[in-house]
Amino acid sequence: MPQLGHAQLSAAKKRLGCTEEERHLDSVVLTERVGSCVIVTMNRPEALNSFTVDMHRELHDAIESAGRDPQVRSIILTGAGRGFCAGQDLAEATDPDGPIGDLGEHLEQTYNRLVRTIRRLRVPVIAAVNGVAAGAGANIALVCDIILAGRSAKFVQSFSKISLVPDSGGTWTLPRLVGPHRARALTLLGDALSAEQAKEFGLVWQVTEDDGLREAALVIAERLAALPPEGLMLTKQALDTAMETTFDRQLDIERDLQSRAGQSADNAEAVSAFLEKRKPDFSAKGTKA
Ligand code: T3D
Repeated sequence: MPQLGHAQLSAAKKRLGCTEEERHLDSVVLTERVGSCVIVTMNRPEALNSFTVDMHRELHDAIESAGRDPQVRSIILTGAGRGFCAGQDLAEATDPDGPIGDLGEHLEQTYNRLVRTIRRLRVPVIAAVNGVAAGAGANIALVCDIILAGRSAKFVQSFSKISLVPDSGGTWTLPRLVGPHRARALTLLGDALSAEQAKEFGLVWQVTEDDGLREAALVIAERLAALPPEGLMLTKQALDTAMETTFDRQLDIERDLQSRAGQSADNAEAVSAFLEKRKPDFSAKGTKA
C-alpha cells in the first residue's frame, strides 16, 4: 500500500469527517492569525522541523496565501519545539524510494520557489528563530526581512559537513550580511553561530529570552501594522534591487519608487497627520485625489 504524505493524509481525514482541530494537529505547518499578523509555524519538531516535500508544499501555500490576503500586514515564521529548522530532511533525501531525485531539480521546485516567494511578498516577514537553524533552515531565515532570535538559537551552515553547497540564497545573502571572508569561514567550516554572535555579525536584529521570542515578534508585527503598508512594500523593493545594481541605477529606482510613494493616499495621510499633530488613519486606500 502506498505511503500517504501529510497533505494527502489531511485531505483523507477531511473526507472521513475529522474536526478542523484534529486536522490542524496533523499538519506539518500551522498557521495562526493574531490581529493583522499570520504566524506560520513549521511543525515537525521530532526532526527539528527539517524539510520534507510535504512541509515544503504546506509552507509555501501558507506563506503565499497569507501574502495574498489584503488584511494581513506581516508574517512571522517560526518553528515548533526546540528548533527553528534543520534544513533538508536527510532521511527523505536519501530514501531510494522517496520523492527526491536530482538535488538541483529538487532545489528549483522547493527551496528556490520558497525563498523567491518570501522575497517578493508585499508584506514584511519576521523570522522568529527559536532554536537551531541549520542548512537551508538558516538560509531561509536570512531571506526574511527582520530576524529575531531566542537566546538558545544557533545558525549553522551545515552543508560542508555533508559535502553540499549552501543553498536557499545563502551564498548571496551571507557575504552581503557578514562580509565575504566571514561568509567563507562560516560556510567552509560549518561552525555554529550563537544568537549573540549572529547579532554581532549583523544577521539578527534582536536577541530575546527564549520565552519572550513570540511576544517580541508580535510587538514588531504590531509596529509594522501601524505603518503605511504601501511605503513598506516599496521600501522592500528598493532594498532588494540595491544589492544588484550600480549607485546610479539605484538612484533611478529610488526616483521611480518615490514617485509612486508620493502619489499614495497613505503618504498624503501621514504627512497631513504630522502637520495636524494627530494620529494617522491608513484605512483609506488608493492614490491621492
Ligand atoms: O534539494 C536538496 O534536497 C538539497 C538541499 C539541501 C538543503 C539542506 O538543508 S542540506 C543540510 C541538511 N541539514 C543538516 O545537515 C543538519 C543535520 N542536523 C544536524 O546537524 C543536527 O541535528 C543539528 C546541528 C541541526 C542539531 O543538533 P542537536 O544535537 O541539537 O539535535 P540532534 O540530536 O542531532 O537532532 C534531533 C533529532 O532531529 C534527531 O532525531 P532522533 O535521533 O531524536 O530521532 C535527528 O536525527 C533529527 N534531525 C536533525 N536534523 C535532521 C534530522 N532528521 C532529518 N533531517 C535532518 N536534517
